[in-house]
Amino acid sequence: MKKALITGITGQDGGHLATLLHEKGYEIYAIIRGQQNPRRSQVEQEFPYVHLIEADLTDPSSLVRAMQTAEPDEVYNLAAISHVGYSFKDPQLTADVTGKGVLNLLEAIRLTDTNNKVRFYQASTSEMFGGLDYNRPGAGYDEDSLFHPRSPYGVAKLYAHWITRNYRESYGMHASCGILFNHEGERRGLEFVTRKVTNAVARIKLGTQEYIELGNLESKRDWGYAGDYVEGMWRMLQQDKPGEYVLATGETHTIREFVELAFAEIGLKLTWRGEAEKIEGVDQNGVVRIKTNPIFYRPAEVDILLGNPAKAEKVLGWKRKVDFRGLVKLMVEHDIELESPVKLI
Ligand code: NAP
Ligand code: G4F
Repeated sequence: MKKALITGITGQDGGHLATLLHEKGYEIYAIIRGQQNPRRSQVEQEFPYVHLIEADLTDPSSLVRAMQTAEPDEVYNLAAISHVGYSFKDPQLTADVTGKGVLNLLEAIRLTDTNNKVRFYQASTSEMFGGLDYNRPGAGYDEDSLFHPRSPYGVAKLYAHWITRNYRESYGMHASCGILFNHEGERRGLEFVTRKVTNAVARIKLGTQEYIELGNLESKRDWGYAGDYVEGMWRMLQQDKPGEYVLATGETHTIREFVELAFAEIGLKLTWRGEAEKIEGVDQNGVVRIKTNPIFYRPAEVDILLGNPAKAEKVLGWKRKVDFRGLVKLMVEHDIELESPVKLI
C-alpha cells in the first residue's frame, strides 16, 4: 500500500485528492494547522481514513515531524494562502506560507528522505503568467511561456515553482510542478468568484438574497472542474521522470459569461447597463441582480488566462471531462441543494 502526505486537506483540492487516493488504495496522512482549525471536524467526518498530523508550512520542525510520522512515498503540497485578492492585503504572510513554506517542506523531505524515494507535487498556478499585453497567451500558455506574476500571490508561487525545480536539479528529487489553471466545483471556497456567484444564485432562487456585489466582470479565466485536475496531479507523480505540466481546458470565458450562465440555470436572463466600475445586471422582471463594488477590484488584474494542456494530454493521458456549461450547472445545482431548508416528511 502506497502512502501519501497531503498539505491543504481542509481546502478544495485536498478534499478531491483525498477521495481519489482513497479510491486508489493509498494510506493517507495530511497536515492540519492551528489549535482549533474550524474545518477539522468536517475533515474528520468526511475523511475518517485520513491520519491528521498537526503541522504548519511556516514551522519547519513540524514538517520534519510530519515526514517522520507519515514516511510517505508521495507528498502533495496543496497548502497556500491561495486567494489572489487577499494576498494584496497580507503580502508578507503570503510570501511566508505560499513561497517560503514550500522551501520548508522541501527541506523537511530532503532531511528525512535519506534514500531519495519521495515523489513531490507542487501546486503551481496560471497566475504566474500574468496575462499582460506583451505576454498574451495566443493558443494558450504552455510550460515554456513567459512568467510575469501580477500579485503577491503570483510572485510567491513563482518562488515556490523555481525552488521546487531547483531541488530537483540540485538533489535529484522527483519533484513536479502542476501549472494549474482555475478549477472549481462544489468544494470551492465562497471567497472565489465562481462559488460566490453560484451560492448567491441558489439563495436568490430560494428568496433569501436579492443581488450579488462583484468586482471586475471583464477578466477571462480558463475554468475546469477540480475533480478532473487532482487526477492530473496524481498522474504527474506516477511518471518515471518529474516535470512541469499545464492542466487547463483550452477555453476562456469572462466572469460576466459565468454569471449569465449561472442565472440562466434558475430561469433568469440578465441584461446589462452602465459601464466601467458601475455596472448593473438586471433580470427580465426588472430586478437588479448584479451590482459592482470597488472593494472587489484588485490593484493589478490578470485580464486573461488561457491554458494549453497539450503536453499533459500527450504525456499523462490526462483530459478534463467536465466542460464550462457542465461546471456551472453542477455548482448551481449543488448550491441549491445545500441552501435548501431541510425537508421534513
Ligand atoms: P484552498 O481551498 O484555498 O486551500 C488552501 C489550503 O491551504 C487550506 O487547506 C488551508 O488550511 C491550507 N493552509 C493555509 N495556510 C497554511 C499554513 N500556514 N500551513 C498549512 N496549511 C495551510 O486552495 P485550493 O483551491 O484547494 O488550491 C490548492 C492549491 O493549488 C493551492 O496551493 C492553490 O494556490 C493552488 N492552485 C489552485 C488553483 C485553483 O483554481 N483552485 C489553481 C492553481 C493553483 P486552513 O484550513 O488551515 O486554512
Ligand atoms: O475567483 P478568483 O478569486 O480567482 P483567481 O484570482 O483567478 O485565482 C484563483 O485561480 C488561480 C489560478 O489561475 C489560483 F492560483 C488561485 O489560487 C485561485 O484559486 O477571481 C477570478 C476573477 C478575477 O479576475 C477577479 O478580479 O474574478 C474577478 N472577480 C470579480 N468579482 C472577483 C469578484 N473575484 C472574487 N474572488 N470575488 C469577487 O467578488
